[in-house]
Amino acid sequence: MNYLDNIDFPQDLKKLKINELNYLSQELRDFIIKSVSATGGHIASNLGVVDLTVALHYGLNLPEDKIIWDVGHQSYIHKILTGRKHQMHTLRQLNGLSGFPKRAESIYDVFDTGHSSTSISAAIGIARARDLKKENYEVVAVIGDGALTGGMAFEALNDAGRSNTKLIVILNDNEMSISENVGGMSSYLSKLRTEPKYLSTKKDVEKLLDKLPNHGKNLKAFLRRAKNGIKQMVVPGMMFEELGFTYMGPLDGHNIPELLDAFNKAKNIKGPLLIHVKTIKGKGYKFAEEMPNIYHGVSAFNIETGVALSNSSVSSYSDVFGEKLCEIAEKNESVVAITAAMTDGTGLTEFSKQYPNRLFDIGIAEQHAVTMAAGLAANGIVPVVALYSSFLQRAYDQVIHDVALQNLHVVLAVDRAGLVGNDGETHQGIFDSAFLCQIPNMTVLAPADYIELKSMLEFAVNEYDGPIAIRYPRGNSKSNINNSYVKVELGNGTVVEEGMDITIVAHGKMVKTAVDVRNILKSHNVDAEIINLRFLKPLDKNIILKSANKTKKVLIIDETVKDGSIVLKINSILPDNIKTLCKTLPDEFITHGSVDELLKQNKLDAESISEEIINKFFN
Ligand SMILES: Cc1ncc(C[n+]2csc(CCOP(=O)(O)OP(=O)(O)O)c2C)c(N)n1
Repeated sequence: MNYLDNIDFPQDLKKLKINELNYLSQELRDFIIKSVSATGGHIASNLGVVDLTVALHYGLNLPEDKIIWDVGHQSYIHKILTGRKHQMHTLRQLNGLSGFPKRAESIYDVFDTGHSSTSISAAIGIARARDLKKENYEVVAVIGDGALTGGMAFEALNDAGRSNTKLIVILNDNEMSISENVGGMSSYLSKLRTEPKYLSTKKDVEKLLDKLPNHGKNLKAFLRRAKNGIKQMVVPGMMFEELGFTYMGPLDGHNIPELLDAFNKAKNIKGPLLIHVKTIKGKGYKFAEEMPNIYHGVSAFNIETGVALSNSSVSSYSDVFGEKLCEIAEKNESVVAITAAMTDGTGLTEFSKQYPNRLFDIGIAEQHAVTMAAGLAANGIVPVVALYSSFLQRAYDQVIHDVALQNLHVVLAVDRAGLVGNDGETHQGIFDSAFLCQIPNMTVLAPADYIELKSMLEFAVNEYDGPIAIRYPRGNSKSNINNSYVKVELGNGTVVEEGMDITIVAHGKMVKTAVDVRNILKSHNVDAEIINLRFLKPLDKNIILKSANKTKKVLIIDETVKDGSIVLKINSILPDNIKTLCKTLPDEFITHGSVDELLKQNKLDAESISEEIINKFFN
């Protein structure tokens, strides 16, 4: 029988018998593997929560009850069971379903996520609002053991634990972040995983002991006294209990009846409850189960072989960064690298092998990464902190307060700067240049190709002293641009191509777009000069002014929000007789889709830009 065919919403699911749910789970696994093999996405995390999600939708009462998915990359099954099964083929595609929960997409998505470790804060907020409004329903945060390494999760546990607010936190423990999970909390969870299942609560044990005549009372008193000793042996999850949570677990996250039993019990527990659930990341798809780190996030792939359909052997900016950092670290022993649970994604895998003692994977903790780097720099080490642009947003204050204010030599390697594509709004790297360029003492660079990335890294680590950021895009550089071999010098741009009719000012990946624009303009007999800024801060005003005074027309291309772009700065130095055209992204959040589609949609591709120039200046 095909169960999934008859299920669109949780009400349909509730018509099944408990012993039928396993069959549904199997169908969901097959569905997800097929669907993600075509769209790409977070396959391993979703396969790991199939049974948990089925149990949640069966045991709870959605949409009255609310589920907040931490990071939200594991919400595909939830989407399928809440009316979006037939749109799954559009997942992460332009105009299609988002790869993350979106309130705008469904009433079943109660909170937008994408960045890690926010779910418990959001859940306690939603639960407090429920109580203030005197409403009555369950609020559930589902958080992975990886996401639990983020500071916000601890802040929220600390607050929620003492709140007496009814709230369920489901800890989805698969012992993996993207790579193997790290840190003391992870070791603590590993110990808990081996404890016998603990479906009762501490209070139940105490009640039970009370029932034993006389010596039960004595034993209870003894247990109370031996708070950190024997009680820990009796009650697992003591750390959570001490924080104020009732702890339940560890449960088998693939045993649906066991989960349903726990959810049933949960309804009668007052105050905050943490249910610790053990799952297997990638469960049900051989490759994902064996290599959950590789199958955490994938592009479209062949189901039989597990191999990506696109050519993944082409090197990326992240790879080049990692290779060059290894080379630099060999000669300069003061250099260390820091990653926030993204060793593979930021290209640091080889570095971690060559210099295991000089690579710090500090968990999903960008704020800590930056301040820890400041500490290292204050004590004579040169830290290179590799973070994705959108995740660096987390550490804005740390960059200002701990790095820039003390003028410390910390190198920020800002990966995925600019549009990132299918992950969408939460992941686009379109704000970092805006906030970095406003910070005193901060120097900001953007390479136009791999050659520049390498020489900028060399410059930032070995020649510069102070806070410095290099921002580079997702993906690969298709070709080199002229003059990228010219030595990197503080605040100096380069002329990539000379021309007489118009000046194009760009930096980073957009220099290549400028070259494409120049080629198109050539066929209209327009001769463009291209300035590669290299430095977003300090800006090379001389090179811009010299060219602008010659051509009298300036086109500025910047793949970032307009308000935070270089446009305002450049406009402020240009004389009144110079005509300008500014091409940036709008001051909006940018949806998901391929990077090329998004550039086109926002008229930031070479064809659209050229058309606008011709219409505005040369018609
Ligand atoms: C602030 C932030 N930093 C980094 C990431 C990238 N990231 C996405 S998922 C993930 C690992 C999450 O691990 P876990 O919570 O255990 O979930 P799992 O995928 O193992 O189910 C990371 C590091 C992010 N989403 N947000």
